[in-house]
Amino acid sequence: MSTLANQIPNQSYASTLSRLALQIKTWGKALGFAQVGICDTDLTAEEAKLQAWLDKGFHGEMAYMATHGMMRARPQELHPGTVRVISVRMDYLPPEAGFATNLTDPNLGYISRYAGGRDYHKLIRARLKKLGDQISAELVALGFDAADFRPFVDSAPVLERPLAEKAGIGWTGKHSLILNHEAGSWFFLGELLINLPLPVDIPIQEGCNSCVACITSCPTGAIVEPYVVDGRRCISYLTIELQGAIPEEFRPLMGNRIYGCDDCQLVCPINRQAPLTAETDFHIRPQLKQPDLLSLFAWSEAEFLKQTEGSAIRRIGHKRWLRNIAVALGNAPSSPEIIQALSIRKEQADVDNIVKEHIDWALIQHQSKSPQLITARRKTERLIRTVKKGLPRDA
Ligand code: B12
Ligand code: SF4
Ligand code: SF4
Repeated sequence: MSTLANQIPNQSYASTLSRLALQIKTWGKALGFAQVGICDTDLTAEEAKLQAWLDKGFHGEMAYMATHGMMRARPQELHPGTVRVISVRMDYLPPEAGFATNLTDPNLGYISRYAGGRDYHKLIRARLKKLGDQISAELVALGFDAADFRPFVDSAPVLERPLAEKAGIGWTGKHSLILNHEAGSWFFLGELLINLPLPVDIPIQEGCNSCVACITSCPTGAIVEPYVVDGRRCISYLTIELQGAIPEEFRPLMGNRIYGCDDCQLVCPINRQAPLTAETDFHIRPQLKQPDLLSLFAWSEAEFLKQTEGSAIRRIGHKRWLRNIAVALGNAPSSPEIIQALSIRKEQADVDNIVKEHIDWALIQHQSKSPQLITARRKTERLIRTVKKGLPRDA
């Protein structure tokens, strides 16, 4: 047998690759990917932007972002032999998202809608592996060697967004996420690095025009310039990635967001027609749907692990969960129940010094609310009005 990758180009070789590229898109869709695109591995143009982002320290505590250096922009070094990247999109917007309902009531915890169901990492990686196996089986049936491929989703050291943009999945929005007119931005990305010189897709033109809604609506001013997010300011980072104490300046701005944040996507006009997910695995679990902060705060570690089994939320652990909820309880309207819950929790064995410090902060908020909270609440009210008007199905 011979490798298709090493064949001397001729017409039948080119048509085999073109046919294969079409088949890959059909197989990908059958596996649940809403879109499949193909690009080459050249991300040279991104290297300076990635370096500038790292130089400014925008990755904060996410050391893995710097550890891999420029390998993140060089898929061919990450998996030698790679000449193409098959980039896929999987939609996650769940039915009954209830965004406005959730943000309106400060006694409820807001969990980013990508995280209400099953952890996407394993699911997408397994489907990408199936796609790779299918490609290999076809090559073997045609008398060639199997393909050499490696699937990636999220955590791996590869620049997923620039690859998706090159593969025609969408354009880079000013919030730095990939979006397109048909899909909006509520989707995960994944990639298959592969050694086949498949024909590549054409990138689509940017469609943000003069809009800056995501920049002005971000609660913490994390979108520091169009297309650039200072990770350290993003609520997603503060609630999920940051291990230690949440800087005080951000706490009142977080409102009731206890795991991730969706605001920059909620105000985006391109999300008006966004499709709902076809995966029931991404539907919100009943215990995480419009959840009451006090109930979540009462979970013991064992209960937290049980309720978040198979979910991405589990990765942050019980202590960071309590830390985040303590902040949200500090931002909630004062009530004897909240003050009592905070005071009791502080004395329990499963809280460490960091959680205690956040509880103390929350208790102080119940003596006198910070003026920043009032401004932040006004901003959220504007957001709620935008959501009700722009996303009535999901409000
Ligand atoms: C680190 C990380 C984060 C960090 C930092 C975010 C950031 N913007 O970099 C934090 C924790 C804050 C985060 C938050 C979120 N994340 Co995140 N994150 C990642 C991760 C692991 C790496 C991103 C990265 O490399 N950042 C470094 C910067 C330098 O790269 P970049 O953002 O791609 O920036 C490029 C462009 O902005 C461009 N650029 C710079 N200037 C200019 C100018 C112009 C004109 C243009 C066109 C481009 C451009 O150059 C940069 C370098 O190529 C990726 C997965 C992956 N492996 O890629 C997921 C990923 C980007 N996250 C994702 C998601 C869903 C989120 C959240 C929505 C989750 C949530 N709801 O809480 C938020 C959104 C916040 C936001 N507005 O970005 C998805 C995005 C899917 C999509 N539709 O695009 C990804 C791809 C994960 C996945 N596999 O699906 N994330
Ligand atoms: S996810 Fe929230 S905090 Fe992060 S950039 Fe978007 S709006 Fe800002
Ligand atoms: S809110 Fe506006 S600027 Fe931001 S990504 Fe959407 S269209 Fe682009």
